[in-house]
Amino acid sequence: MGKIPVLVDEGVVITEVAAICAYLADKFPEKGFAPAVGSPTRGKYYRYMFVPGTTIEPMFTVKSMNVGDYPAMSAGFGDLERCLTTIEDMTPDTDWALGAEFTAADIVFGGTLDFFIQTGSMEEPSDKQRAYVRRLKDRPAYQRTHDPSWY
Ligand SMILES: N[C@@H](CCC(=O)N[C@@H](CS)C(=O)NCC(=O)O)C(=O)O
Repeated sequence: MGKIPVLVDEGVVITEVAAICAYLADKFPEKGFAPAVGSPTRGKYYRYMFVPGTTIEPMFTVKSMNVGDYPAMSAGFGDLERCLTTIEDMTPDTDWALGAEFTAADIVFGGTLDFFIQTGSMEEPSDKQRAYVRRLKDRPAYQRTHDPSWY
């Protein structure tokens, strides 16, 4: 598709942000970026890993194209209002998506919020969303990997 990011590891090509992050989190478990396989928290983690690519990105893509009315049942995200409500509900009040520990869920979900707020697609982020993204931007790892204009 000519898209980035792409990771090639030991000859295996991995595309999709969430797939790359999930793969790396599992490959380096000592970093603590993913909860234990089979734990209930793992289910929550998967939700945060999958919602951005399957639901949030398509919603903002459709929104940016001004397609007008469409049947909400035909779109995986339903309608804009319901999708924005879901994003708000999933945004943590404090700390990180899964609690006190920062995980790959924050890289994928939080990174998606950051992108759509920064690029103006998310026109009216809530105070909670702004504060969560602020916590992400304050991390030294974020600042090592982003242009200074982003933080
Ligand atoms: N489904 C892909 C989407 C990747 C994507 O949208 N990449 C954009 C940059 S954020 C890109 O490569 N744009 C360059 C282009 O289309 O020419 C994923 O989740 O990683």
